[in-house]
Amino acid sequence: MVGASAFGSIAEPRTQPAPFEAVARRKRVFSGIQPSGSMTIGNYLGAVRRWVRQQHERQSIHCIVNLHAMTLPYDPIDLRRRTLDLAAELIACGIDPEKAILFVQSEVPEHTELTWILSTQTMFGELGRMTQFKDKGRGDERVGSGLFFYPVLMAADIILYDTDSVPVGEDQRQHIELTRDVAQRFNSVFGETFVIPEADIEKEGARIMALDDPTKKMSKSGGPANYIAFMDSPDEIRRKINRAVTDSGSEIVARDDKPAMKNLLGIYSLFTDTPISELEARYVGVGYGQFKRDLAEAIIEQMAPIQARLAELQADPDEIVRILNRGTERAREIATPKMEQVRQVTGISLKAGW
Ligand code: AQP
Repeated sequence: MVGASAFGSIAEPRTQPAPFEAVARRKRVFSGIQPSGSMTIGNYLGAVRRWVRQQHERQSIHCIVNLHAMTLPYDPIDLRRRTLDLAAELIACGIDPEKAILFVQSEVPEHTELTWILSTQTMFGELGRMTQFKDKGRGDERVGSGLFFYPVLMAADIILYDTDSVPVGEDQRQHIELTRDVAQRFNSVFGETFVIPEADIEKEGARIMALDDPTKKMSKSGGPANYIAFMDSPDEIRRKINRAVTDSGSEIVARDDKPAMKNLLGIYSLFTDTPISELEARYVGVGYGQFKRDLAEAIIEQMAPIQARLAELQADPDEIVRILNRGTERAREIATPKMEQVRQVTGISLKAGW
């Protein structure tokens, strides 16, 4: 264990139960989303709609990760506005702040404190292998080191809450694996402290691809032709679907050699809860134009009630701030004692009694 040798002088890992929070609890789910743009249907189909379903049976914690959104160039005024907009979007999609804890990452300083501590247990080489860093940094040496550290902050977000399961899209699998490795390493060096989380990745919706390039994933920051966002009007949705790239030929089938149609059929299937095979059968001999018109109307219809609720919520930003402040208090009820436990086991707390 690399971490263990680096800390060879500390006592053997302790096995006694942690003095904090030993009570039985429901399975806990943690998820984060960056306020790096308006929520896309990729975020929704890959993650958010599952968060809405799971909040009824699991203890759910949802975090708007604004510190992660600082890892690429951004405008401070936009960041604050996007943070509040994203909270409204999540609530409009069905996150119930009475059931789930909804809060903003920067309001709970334990996240950054734990990040530093975990960085001492995370290897440089591990971070260098993260594909998201390679994609977003594109090998540019002038890229901020926060982008390199992104997965450590994400690991801190997750394990600070003794999370059992992290519902994410496929793009986050590698980061969750790193989180598990770091948490296991920490536990083996300092004694059982963190729950080791599982990635919860559904087969359907795990990777919604960009409308303008079906070989890339749909992303908030990918440019407007790349995505459909919850802030898009019905006319924008029609225009974007109409302009979405298609494959050569005219068949409407979800085959690997038809990546564009496979993606559009997947979106159609998820929004209308219709099996892909049924859609393929319905569109035999029908042209791309008609298919796209139907798809756009299906998306508009499903998004309409969410967008109506979103407009109401956005009319009262003070209420959104109140909801988030309440979420911060509830998050800190878990994060503060957990962080004190970490401070004690790592020897940086001056409190007696450990
Ligand atoms: N295209 C996607 N298909 C399926 N799931 C997706 N997710 C994101 N894009 C897709 C899932 O949405 C959740 C929140 O993502 P995030 O905001 O934390 O970061 P991200 O994965 O980097 O999302 P974006 O939209 O691509 O943001 P930018 O452009 O800022 O990088 C995660 O669970 C993610 O898996």
